[in-house]
Amino acid sequence: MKIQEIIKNKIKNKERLSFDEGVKLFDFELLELASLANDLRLDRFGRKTYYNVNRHINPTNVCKDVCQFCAYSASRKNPEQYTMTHEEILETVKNSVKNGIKEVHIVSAHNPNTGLKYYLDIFKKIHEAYPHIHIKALSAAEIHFLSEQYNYTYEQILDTVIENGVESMPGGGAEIFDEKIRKKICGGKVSSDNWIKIHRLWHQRGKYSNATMLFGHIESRADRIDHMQRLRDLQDETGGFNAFIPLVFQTENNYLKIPKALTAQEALKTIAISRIFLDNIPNIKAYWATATLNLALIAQDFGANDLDGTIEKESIQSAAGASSANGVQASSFRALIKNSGFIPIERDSLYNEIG
Ligand code: V47
Repeated sequence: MKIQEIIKNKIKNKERLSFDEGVKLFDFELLELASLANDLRLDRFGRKTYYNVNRHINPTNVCKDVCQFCAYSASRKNPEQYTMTHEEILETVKNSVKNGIKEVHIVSAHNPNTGLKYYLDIFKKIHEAYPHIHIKALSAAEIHFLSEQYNYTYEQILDTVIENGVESMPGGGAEIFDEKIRKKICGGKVSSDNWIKIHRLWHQRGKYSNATMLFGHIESRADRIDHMQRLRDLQDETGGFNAFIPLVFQTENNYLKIPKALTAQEALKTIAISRIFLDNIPNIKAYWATATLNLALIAQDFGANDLDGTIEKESIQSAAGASSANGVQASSFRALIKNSGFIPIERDSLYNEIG
């Protein structure tokens, strides 16, 4: 039997694919991959597509690290430094609560000047003022930064952020786990092993997190599968990942100088492959801020069952060229999902269905 037939049969029988088989998936025809990924999606979710009503807040762009792909952090490409006061953050949350948000997603650059209390007090104040709002905050890269900067163990930082009201961990900072590529694109930040370790510790505390993968820069297809395999291994151990989020690299205003953005075809292939290869992570999120809304809607036919949320304001990807600065109205989100032939389901941050 031809290797593609063997792989196809394995997928249909829900058998786990090896690393080599994962890499071979990239040689499949796009629509064949779509159909295989879509069958898996239909099995689990039918035609439901999840979204949430959320607000992204990025309290500061001052960063001690220099990641080659980043257009958001100040002091290099972006000279406009800012650090929001707690009053400004609370005012933002207040306005968003009026708009019906259920979640705040708070991630920042690695600002060495604020002190740990600055971060902890943000969460505490939001939690006290709005106990019903789910706080998803601090990527593993930030946990690593805070631990090094203020000389605490990962465990101590994680325990104190939980005490201050953080409920789940966003998936940022994973980038690409392959150490050679990682050294080139973000040498100074959390290592791959430590990213995994922090999520393991978080899951061991009974908490959930997401996992991202930044792709479409200098990584190879095999690097993407390696990245997914490391996540799949941790998920076997802990079961703590809610969602996998492949982030399409945005090419503007950064040091990587990638001449051409990834093709839509390659982005869709990667999304479909993540649905197939990551047999133990339930939700595949087509994050519209990097995929574009149009491609995210199409990705629903390529295994994605979640489109993230309304966001309201987005600073990281839009700094690098994405058209996501202003978010989307919940009603438009629902209409777009419906008009593309799927059933919009609002979810909470832990993937319970709201309506
Ligand atoms: O880790 C930075 C990425 C991430 C660029 O957990 C870029 O629900 C594309 O993690 N092109 C932060 N991406 C965003 C993030 C996230 C987003 C949405 C939902 C969740 C979740 C998490 O942004 C970073 C980095 O990989 N990023 N620069 C760029 N030029």
